[in-house]
Amino acid sequence: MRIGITCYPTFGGSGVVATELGIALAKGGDDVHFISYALPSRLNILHERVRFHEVIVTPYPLFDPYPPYTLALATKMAEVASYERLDVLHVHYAIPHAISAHLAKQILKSDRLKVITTLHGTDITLVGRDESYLPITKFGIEVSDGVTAVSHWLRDQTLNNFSTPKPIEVIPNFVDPKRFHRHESPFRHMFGGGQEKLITHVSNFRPVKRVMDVLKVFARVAPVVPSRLLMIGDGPDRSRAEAFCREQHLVDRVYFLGNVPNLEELVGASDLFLLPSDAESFGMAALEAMASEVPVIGTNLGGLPEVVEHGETGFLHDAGDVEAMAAHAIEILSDADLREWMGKRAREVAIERFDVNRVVPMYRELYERAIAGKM
Ligand code: GMT
Repeated sequence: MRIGITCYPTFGGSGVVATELGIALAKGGDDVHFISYALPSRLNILHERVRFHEVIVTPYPLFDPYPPYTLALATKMAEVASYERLDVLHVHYAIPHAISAHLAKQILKSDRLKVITTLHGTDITLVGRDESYLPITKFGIEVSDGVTAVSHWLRDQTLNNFSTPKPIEVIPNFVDPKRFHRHESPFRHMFGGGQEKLITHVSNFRPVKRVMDVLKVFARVAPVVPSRLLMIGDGPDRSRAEAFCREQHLVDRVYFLGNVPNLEELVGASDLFLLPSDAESFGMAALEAMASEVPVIGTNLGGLPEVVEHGETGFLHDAGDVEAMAAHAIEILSDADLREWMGKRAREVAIERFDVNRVVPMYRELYERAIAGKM
């Protein structure tokens, strides 16, 4: 098949999933064309079946301060779809990608190109619910040939919030267990000399991630279990988090690493992963930790309970319940057998339910149905 993929290229779950999907499809023999305003951050391989097409928004004084990216994207999608004879345009994150894809179809005046939209989370729960975007998000969903959500929870949220009759299929996120696994990484010795426990958090530091709760949990754990905290990623709440560490004299134990290229080595060298978010629609970072044999402590909200099994692959608590999270963190870190058992179970679940080789064929099957007009 010839597949176009559009996503936000920066660090963020939807871009990660879109990129990993494109790479897996290309390795399986499909031609994949990424269409976005910049090279997706995880697109770090050269593959004969992968191409990148940059969307350039031509500046014009009248466009200031709002250059029309949606239109430039639609134009580029139509152009690539036409000369590369795309069968499917798969867009990740509804706004504005589903609208641009719909426009591209209109420009081509053809029903041959099928549009699949994958809903990832805040496109539905935050942005899509905002009154200024709700009607256009609903429209984008309804004009797509196929729509998927990354968890049952997100599908139900979409159906409730948008009152749409559109069928929404659940295709979960996935992980490559060959890439994410336990690492006896040299990095472990950089943080605490290899003697202390390593706790990790990965996110885009947006308010929904509750990074202050990560620090509050760590502030309770560190005096009991000698440990270090790796804060990986970047975003709006990073400054506040760093200031908190300075005030609480945690700077020699908490490392703000920003976005890192070798994520799997750091996650795979960790003993525990923290993801105390408000309503994570799936929790891709938690899944990557699980595949790396790292138990997860998170919240019992959103789609996270569909990924993390409470008491088996980690522990889930109410948002903000840092006391309970810290108590379970101390329990896991103080009991090597429990940590190892949970870690092994986490990897088993990640492979049984979310292996890339199990999930990517679900997308291919969906594309085939869309192309055959059997949606
Ligand atoms: O909202 C974000 O944090 C980023 C967002 C995205 O679209 O980049 O992440 C969402 O999509 C990921 C991939 O499907 C999911 O694993 C995350 O749970 C989801 N984030 C939220 O729902 C907050």
